[in-house]
Amino acid sequence: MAEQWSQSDYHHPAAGWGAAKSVAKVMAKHGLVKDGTRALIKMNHVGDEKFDCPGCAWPDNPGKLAMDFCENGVKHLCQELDPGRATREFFAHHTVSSLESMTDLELENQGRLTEPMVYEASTDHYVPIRWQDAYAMIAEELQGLDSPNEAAFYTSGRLSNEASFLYQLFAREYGTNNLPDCSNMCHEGSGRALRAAIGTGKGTCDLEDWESADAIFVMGVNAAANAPRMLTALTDAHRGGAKIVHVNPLVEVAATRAIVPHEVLDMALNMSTPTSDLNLQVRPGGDMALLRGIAKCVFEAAEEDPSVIDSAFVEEFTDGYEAYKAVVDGTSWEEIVTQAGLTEAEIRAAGDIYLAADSAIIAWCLGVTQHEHGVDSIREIVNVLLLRGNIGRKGAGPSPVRGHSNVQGNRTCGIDHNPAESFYQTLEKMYGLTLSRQPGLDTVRTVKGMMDGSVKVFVGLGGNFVLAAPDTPYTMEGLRKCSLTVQVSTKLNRSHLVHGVKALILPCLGRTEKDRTGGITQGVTVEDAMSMVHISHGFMPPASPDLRSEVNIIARIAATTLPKSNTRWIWYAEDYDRIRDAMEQALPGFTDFNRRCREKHGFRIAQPAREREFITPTGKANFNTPPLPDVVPTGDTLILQTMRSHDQWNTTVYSDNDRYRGIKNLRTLVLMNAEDMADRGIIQGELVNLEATSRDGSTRNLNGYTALTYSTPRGSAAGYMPEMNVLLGHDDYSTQSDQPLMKQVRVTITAA
Ligand SMILES: Nc1nc2c(c(=O)[nH]1)N[C@H]1C(S)=C(S)[C@@H](COP(=O)(O)OP(=O)(O)OC[C@H]3O[C@@H](n4cnc5c(=O)[nH]c(N)nc54)[C@H](O)[C@@H]3O)O[C@H]1N2
Ligand SMILES: Nc1nc2c(c(=O)[nH]1)N[C@H]1C(S)=C(S)[C@@H](COP(=O)(O)OP(=O)(O)OC[C@H]3O[C@@H](n4cnc5c(=O)[nH]c(N)nc54)[C@H](O)[C@@H]3O)O[C@H]1N2
Ligand SMILES: [Mo]
Repeated sequence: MAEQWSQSDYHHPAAGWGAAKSVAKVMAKHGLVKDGTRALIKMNHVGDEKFDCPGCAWPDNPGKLAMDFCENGVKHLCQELDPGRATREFFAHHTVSSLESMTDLELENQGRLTEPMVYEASTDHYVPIRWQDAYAMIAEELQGLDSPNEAAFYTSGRLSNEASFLYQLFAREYGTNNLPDCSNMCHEGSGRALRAAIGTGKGTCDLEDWESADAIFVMGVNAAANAPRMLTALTDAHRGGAKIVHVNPLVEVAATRAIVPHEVLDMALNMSTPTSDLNLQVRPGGDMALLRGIAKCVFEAAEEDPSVIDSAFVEEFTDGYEAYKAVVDGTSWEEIVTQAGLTEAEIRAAGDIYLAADSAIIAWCLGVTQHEHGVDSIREIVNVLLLRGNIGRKGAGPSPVRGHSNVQGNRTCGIDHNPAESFYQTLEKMYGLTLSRQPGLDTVRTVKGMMDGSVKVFVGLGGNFVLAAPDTPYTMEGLRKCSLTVQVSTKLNRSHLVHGVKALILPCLGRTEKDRTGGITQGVTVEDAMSMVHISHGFMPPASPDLRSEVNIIARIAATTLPKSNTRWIWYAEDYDRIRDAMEQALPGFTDFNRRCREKHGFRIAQPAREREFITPTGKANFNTPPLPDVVPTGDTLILQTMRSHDQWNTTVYSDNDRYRGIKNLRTLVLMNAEDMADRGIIQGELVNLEATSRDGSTRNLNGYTALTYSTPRGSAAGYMPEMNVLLGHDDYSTQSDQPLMKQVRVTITAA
C-alpha cells in the first residue's frame, strides 16, 4: 500500500545537513558510494579530467571548486551513473504495451540503455538492431519524404556545443530548419526580450557581478531546488551587505536562510545565513506590474533628486526614454497594486532597495517566462535596469537563470528554428550550400504538424518530448501518427513507448563517460548561464561497449542520409577539435576556440551588451512601452502554475517528496490559498477535481487530486509538472514567445 502522505511546515535553512544527508542516501541507494564520490571530486573541477555537472546551467565558482556541487546535481549524476542496465533481455521480457503500465520512475530505474533497439510491430517488442542498420533505416525514411520539412529534429538542453553544431548543420543541409528544442518551453521569451532590448539574447552578468551587486532581485526562481549553487552566491552577497529581494507567489526556501556545503565550519556549527531582505508574494503574472511600480518609484524620486536616473547613460545608450516615462506616469498606483497583487507599501519597499543600490542585478526563471506576456515582463526588467544604468558595469545587469546545463550553448551553436540571416550566409559560404530560409517549427508547431500529417519523422536528441510538451494526450497522438520516431537517449522514458509506426532507440554516452570516438580521448564543451565555455571530459567507463557519442551518432546519420554531401561528417566525428575549428569560423566569439576552451576556467563568449554595445536596429538599448496586461483571474477561475518538486529533474521524478515544501509521499496535489479553499467548501486534504479551460474554449480535466493549504496569493494555485501538462491545451501558448503557458493555466477546482 502506498505510504501515507503528510504536509508540515519546513523550518530549516536550505542546503546544509538536510542536503548532505540526502546526498549520502542517494549515493548509497544507487550503490555508488565509490564511483559517485570519485565523480563528485571531478565535477565542476579544473584540469584534464574535469567534467561539467550534467544538471543545471548555474556557472562554476572558480573560488569554490573543491565542493562546488549540490544535492540535486548529485541526484542527476547518480541517475547517469546508475549501475542498472536496460538490456535486450529486459526488452525481450516486456512488450511495449506492457511497459506502458510502469511509472516513469520505474522506466528510468531500469538503468542505462545498452544497445540500439528497433520496434518490431509484429511482436510489440523492441529488439536489437545493428548501428549501421539503424542509420540506414533513418536515411531511407528521410530520403523518402516528399519534403525535408516533414522531419523535425528536437534537442533537449543537454547536448554539447559540438553535437549541437553538427546537428543543426545536418538538419539545414538536409533541407529543413525544423529544430524544435526545450528552450521553446523554457527561456525562448528571455532570448526574444533581450534581443529586442539590448541586441543579444543573453544575460550580461557573471558570478563576480553577483558578488559585487548592492541589490539582487530574484524573480520566479526556486533556487534551492533548481539552481542550488545559487545559494552560495546569495549567502555571499548577503554577507557582503547586498540586499536580496525574492519575488514569487510562494516563499521558497531559498528566500529564507541557507547553509552552503563548502562552508565546512558553517556546516559543523549548523550556522545558516539569511538569503532574503524582502519577500514579495506577487500574483501569478504580476511581475510586470511590480516592476512598473519600481520604475514609478524611480521617477518619483527623480523629482527630488534627478541624479537617481543615470541620465548620461540614458542619453548616450538608450532609445525611447521619454515614451517610457510617459507610460509609467500614465500607469496609476491603483492599477499597479491590483495587477501585482501587492500593497503599495510592499512595492515601495522594493523601490527603496532598488534606489539605495549603486548596482543591481535582476535574475529570473520560469516564473517570469512561462506567461502570455513573458517577453513584456522581461523587457520591463530591462526598462528598470536602464533607468539607473544598471547594465554593462560591475555588479549590475539582467541575469536569466537558465535550465539545462547546456541549453544556452545549444542556441549559441545554432539550434534555432529561425536563426539570423548572417548565420545562414556563413554556413552557405563555409559548406558551399544553398539553405532554405523557411522558418522552422518550434515545439508547439511540431506537435501540430504531427497531428495534421505535415510532420512524419521525429528525431529526439535527448529529452522526453512526450511528457515535456503541453497537452499530453494530443502530443501522444501526434507521435503515434509519425512514420518514424528516433530517440537518442541514455535511459528509458515515456517517449520510447509512445512511438511512430517505425521506432528506434539509440543509446548514447553520458557526460561522465569516457568518449574514445575515433580512437582518441574526446572532450566536449558546454556554455553555462553566464556565457562561460569550457571543455568537459568524461572519465567513467561507458555503461556499455555498444554506446556511441552523440557527435558520432549525428555524424553517421548525416553521412548515411546525405551520401552526396561534401561535408566531412565522419572526419569531424573522428576528432572533435575539427568541429571546434569549424565552429570558430561559423560562430561569433569563438576565436581560438580549441585553445581557449582548454584554459583553466574556460573562456567567456563575448557579450556585446556587457560592454554597452547594443546591436539593435537603433544601435541603442531600447525601452519598451506596452500597457500592463490584466492578469487578475475572474469569477471562480484560479491561475494554476505547474512547477518542479525538490525531488525531480524535469520529467524524471525521483520520489513523491518535496522536502523544502514540507510534503511527503504525494504528487497528485494542488496547493491552494486557505481562503480560496474555504470559498469552495474544500477542506485540507480533500480530493478535488480540476478543470482547465483553454483559449479555444475546450476543457481538460484532472480528477482526484489532494488539495493542500499553502501560502500562495488568493486566486492562485500550484501543482507539479509534467503530470499537469494534461491540463494545457495545444493552443495555450504565448503570442509573444510561443512558449506554452505553463505557469498560467486557468482552472476551476471543485470538491471531488
Ligand atoms: N533539481 C532540478 N534542477 C533543475 C530542474 C529540475 O527539474 N530539477 N530543471 C532545470 C530546468 S530545464 C529549468 S528551466 C530550471 C527551472 O527552474 P525554476 O524556474 O525554478 O522552475 P519551476 O520549478 O518551474 O519553478 C518556478 C518558480 O517560479 C515561481 N512562480 C510561478 N509563477 C510565478 C509568477 O507569476 N511570478 C513569479 N515571480 N514567480 C512565479 C514558482 O513558485 C517557482 O518558485 O531549473 C533547472 N534545474
Ligand atoms: N507543465 C510544465 N511543463 C514543462 C515545464 C514546466 O515548468 N511546466 N518546463 C519545461 C522546460 S523548462 C523544459 S527545459 C522541458 C524539459 O524537457 P526535456 O529536456 O525534453 O525533458 P527532460 O526530462 O529533461 O529529459 C530527460 C531525458 O533525457 C535523456 N537524457 C539524459 N541525459 C542525456 C544525455 O546526456 N544525452 C541524451 N541524448 N539524452 C539524455 C534521458 O533519457 C531522460 O529520460 O520541459 C518543459 N515542460
Ligand atoms: Mo528548462
